[in-house]
Amino acid sequence: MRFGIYQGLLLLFKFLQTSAEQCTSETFRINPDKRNVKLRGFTYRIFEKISPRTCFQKCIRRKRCRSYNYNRASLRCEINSNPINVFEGDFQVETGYVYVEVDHYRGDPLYDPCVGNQCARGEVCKSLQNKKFVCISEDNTILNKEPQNVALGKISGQSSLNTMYASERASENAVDGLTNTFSHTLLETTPFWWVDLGNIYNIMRIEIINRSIAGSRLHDLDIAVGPSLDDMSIFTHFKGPGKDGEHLVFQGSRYTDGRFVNLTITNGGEYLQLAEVMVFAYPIY
Ligand SMILES: *[C@@H]1O[C@H](CO)[C@@H](O)[C@H](O)[C@H]1NC(C)=O
Ligand SMILES: CC(=O)N[C@H]1CO[C@H](CO)[C@@H](O)[C@@H]1O
Repeated sequence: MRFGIYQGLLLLFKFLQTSAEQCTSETFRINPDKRNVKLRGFTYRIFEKISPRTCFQKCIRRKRCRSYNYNRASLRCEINSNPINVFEGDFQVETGYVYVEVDHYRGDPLYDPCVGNQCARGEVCKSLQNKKFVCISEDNTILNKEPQNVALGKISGQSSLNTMYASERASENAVDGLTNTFSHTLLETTPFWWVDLGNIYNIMRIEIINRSIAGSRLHDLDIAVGPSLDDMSIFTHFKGPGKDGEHLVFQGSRYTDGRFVNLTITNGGEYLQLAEVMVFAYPIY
């Protein structure tokens, strides 16, 4: 009996221990070093309308960057190239800003996407598959160029496929760059279509080109975006109905960090058919 209780407690302890470990290993949390101040005089680059996570990434991927100022209201990210020692007098009171030092996160795989990289000062580390990296000159990462369609040719899927037409109506037809091909599900209550962009991107807008026939089938559409399929949130909702061949443009209202895009008709039975889905985004480096 006593043995049983002991075993039970041990199991409970082990369970709590594993949940705590899982929790710490999966939570990406940055604690600001200072609040409502910004470091003055060392900012060498500014990024507008990006998320706190992206701002952190902008800094850690650059060896030159030691800290950043981030404004939670205006979503402005200022990355700093400061000496190791900064003084109280280097800070300026400015409500809404947080100041974060980044050096101590380097080398921790939870935070550092480029552990062990050999990039030089003046270069940005971009992580590839198989734990490989490339170092890109910072000059080639100027942000003001237009965001690119990063959905083109990426891996996609859909809730069902009308096998009568087989590959002719496959999910890939919505990311093949052609508007005369289309994806097409079966008649379902909540048909969905998704694409994996392969990396987390800073998504600026999503465009859909409707099929040229039966365009009104596009309605009550949830467009969800997220860094993983179990962490999705609504980017926008399209009530519809769409028109034949219509070109729909959905602008993000804030920043959106996303790798997966999932389109769901929430109010079927309906067919989900898409001539093309374009996701315009900036890479996060
Ligand atoms: C897309 O969203 C729908 C509705 O929330 C969900 O049922 C479906 O599993 C999602 N697709 C994927 C690939 O996660
Ligand atoms: C397949 C399809 O729907 N194609 C049309 C999509 O919309 C564009 C622009 O309206 C048309 O040019 C395509 O023919």
